[in-house]
Amino acid sequence: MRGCLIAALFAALPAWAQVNAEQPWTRATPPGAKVGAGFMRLRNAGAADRVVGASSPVAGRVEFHVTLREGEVVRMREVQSIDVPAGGTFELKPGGAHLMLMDLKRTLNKGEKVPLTLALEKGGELKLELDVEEMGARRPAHRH
Ligand SMILES: [Cu+2]
Repeated sequence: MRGCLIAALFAALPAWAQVNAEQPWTRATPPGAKVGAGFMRLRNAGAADRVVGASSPVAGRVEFHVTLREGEVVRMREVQSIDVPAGGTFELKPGGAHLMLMDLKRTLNKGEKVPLTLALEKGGELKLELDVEEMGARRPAHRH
């Protein structure tokens, strides 16, 4: 009976709950660091959506940044939203688009998990946890 009830609840989930974050991660920070970066692959099983906001208890605010290369110069620029195409993915990764954790309230330590909430234009809130990898990591650790 209980199983049936749970199945019914899942069946009633709105069709918009379609965007998921795969392998969300960030990097450990040195003491006193004020910024960190967040990465993940956003996968959208439904209609086109857009990430329009992000927040984390460890940061004063969270921005979306893209990386621009102008010759030898690499700079980051803030953007207001991130599009996640219908049935597609959008990758936040080192050297590319990323989340910027601004005004860090504390040190991020390797091995812990940092809560983060993404606000989707259509899909409501997506709550996730960033795995904290070692300082300078270029990719998330493999976990089996
Ligand atoms: Cu940045």
